[in-house]
Amino acid sequence: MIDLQFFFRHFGQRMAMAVVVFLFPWLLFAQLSGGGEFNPDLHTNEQLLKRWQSLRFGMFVHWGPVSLRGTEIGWSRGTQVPVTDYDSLYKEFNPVLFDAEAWVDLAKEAGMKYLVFVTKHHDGFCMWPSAYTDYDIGSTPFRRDITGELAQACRDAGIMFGTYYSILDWWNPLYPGGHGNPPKDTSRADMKKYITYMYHQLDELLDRYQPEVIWFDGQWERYWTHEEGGKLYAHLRKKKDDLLINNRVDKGNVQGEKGTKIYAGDFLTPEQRIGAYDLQNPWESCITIARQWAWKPNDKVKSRGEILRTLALAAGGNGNLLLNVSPMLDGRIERRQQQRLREVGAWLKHYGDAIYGTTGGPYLPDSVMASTRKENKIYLLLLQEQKGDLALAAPPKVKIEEVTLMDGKAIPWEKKKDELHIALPASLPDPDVNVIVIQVKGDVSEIPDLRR
Ligand code: H79
Repeated sequence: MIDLQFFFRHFGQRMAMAVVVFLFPWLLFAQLSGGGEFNPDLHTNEQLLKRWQSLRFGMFVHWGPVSLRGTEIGWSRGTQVPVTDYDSLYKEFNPVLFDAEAWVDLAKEAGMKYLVFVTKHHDGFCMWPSAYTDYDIGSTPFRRDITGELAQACRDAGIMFGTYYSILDWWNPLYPGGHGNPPKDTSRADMKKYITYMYHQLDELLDRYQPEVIWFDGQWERYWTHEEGGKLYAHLRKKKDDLLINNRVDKGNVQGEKGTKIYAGDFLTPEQRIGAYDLQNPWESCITIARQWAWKPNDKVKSRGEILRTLALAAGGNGNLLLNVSPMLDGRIERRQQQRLREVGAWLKHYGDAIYGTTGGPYLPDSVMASTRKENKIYLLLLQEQKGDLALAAPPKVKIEEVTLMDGKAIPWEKKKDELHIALPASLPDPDVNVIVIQVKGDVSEIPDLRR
């Protein structure tokens, strides 16, 4: 951290204030640098980052023995589900209908290009057979290596694979933090030993499954420090360079809206909301398809429109969307979630050019419209029903060649001074999100941010 006292002592108060005022916005808005202040020489793998950003849409999967109860993973331990009951659920966990290929096929049908699997949530249960604990899938009646089967199915299908790992662990007696009642017995707590356990497990995950993303969580408890975050980032990055590590490895803003060079991490992670438009800092919104992260019977599944608008707004803000699905206790993904995913996939089949491989903007996203761009095209993603004259700020210094629907059908347009007027047809083809393509001469990447 910057030592403010040092400035105050040596430069006097006024000078120090000037330095702080000058530096403050830079600190807040600086780009994530990978290793953070403790590892200034370690950088995000830019090539992998670019590839991951171009994928735009991934599947998050929260699942485990807790799905036998239908309550929230981690959080229901010691609240809705008594601790001893929760910690014994694994003895009954036998998801005989689990089929890794079926999940990955579904992700593909949904137009998702990567998958992040929860290998250890706050409840400490490990979804792979770990050599460092028996509280794992190997001790269930099912026994199969679910993480391994999924990693393989992803590899076979060309889907990027990632693993989620919670730093906090309410089950492990070595970890000092607990949740719910009765309070954790901390007589054996030893954070140093717990960190060793974590390193062993993370090495195991990397060596065995070769994930390209490690998605940390649970970093906010006081037992995890900024120093340890930097160390862990360095350890993982040195071990495997083709790896993206989310910002929750360190102690930056949990909701992760702002990039700073102080904290380690390769991308920001706004949770259950869409990230802010940001061309500097890579980000990914993680959002549930229903209300709960883990499966809940009759949970309210979001509508096609809500999911498509979320995806459009994420891409429009230059971010990714990691949409969470929650498999059932028998291993299947419920029909309602399947159906929703297939609807999204069908939309993407037609409109995917406006999402994959694009950059956000130049129009700043709002509730009416998001925009993306690629090569010589600007895509306007209309989030509400619209007809008649669509008036926009004309992109400066570029020559517009034509305006069309996604299928190439021309739409009349006119440029009047600084405004572009597009004459929308009386009805647009999609009930939720429509795309208008503005084709220009030359490249669209340098167009400055525009308000509609
Ligand atoms: O894995 C997912 C969540 O389980 C995890 N992060 C995502 C990716 C997460 N852990 N903590 N949080 C999110 C913040 C949680 C807040 C709440 Fe609650 C949990 C609100 C309601 C349940 C705890 C219990 C706080 C209030 C009640």
